[in-house]
Amino acid sequence: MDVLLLVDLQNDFLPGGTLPVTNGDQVIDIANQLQQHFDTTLATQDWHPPQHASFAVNHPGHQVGDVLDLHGISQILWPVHCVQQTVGAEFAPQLDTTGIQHIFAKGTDPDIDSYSGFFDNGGQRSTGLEQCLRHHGATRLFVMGLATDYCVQFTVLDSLRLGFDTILVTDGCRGVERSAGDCHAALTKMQSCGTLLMPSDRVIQERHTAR
Ligand code: VGL
Ligand code: ZN
Repeated sequence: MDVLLLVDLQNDFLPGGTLPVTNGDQVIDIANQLQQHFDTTLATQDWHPPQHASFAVNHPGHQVGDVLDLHGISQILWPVHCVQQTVGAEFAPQLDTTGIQHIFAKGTDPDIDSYSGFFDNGGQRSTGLEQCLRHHGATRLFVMGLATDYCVQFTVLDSLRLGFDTILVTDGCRGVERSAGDCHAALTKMQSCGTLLMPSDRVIQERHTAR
């Protein structure tokens, strides 16, 4: 059984947001199209309290881009983004959300970040996404969204570890690219761990043969 997962298609990750991903807006149409071809679409939503430990402003003397050790976990400091109940945390207005069956909030614990849609960065607290996929009898997870080198990558790697056949929709992702080559490295890593890389037009063909 196939499930489509939309990762963090939120205003703050789009051009004009506080943590903009270059051309992030270009994937919204792809998300809208793909949903038409899936019976089950799920989404993740970065959903931070204002005092979140990943925000540079919450660490006086530090700046965006600094890397800290937070309780033994390496943490990049980000601009304030996706604060709960703010416009920046809302899904892109152009995104068709009518078909999204469940939304999994992540990064809600002020003390730890959560790039993966499944677990926090310590691998401890679950968002409920795994349980939902098991409940739906999911075997293949198709993943797209923002950002390739952070939340998409961590979500895909956890999905593989949990035993789901995992397909990355290549044209449905864009990355932060803090350093040149980060997105390419993320794609290579995901592929070497067993992810199938597939453009959206092939995903649609695949869904027609699967049905
Ligand atoms: C993300 C950095 C911080 C993402 C979320 O969605 O990729 N990146 N929070
Ligand atoms: Zn975040």
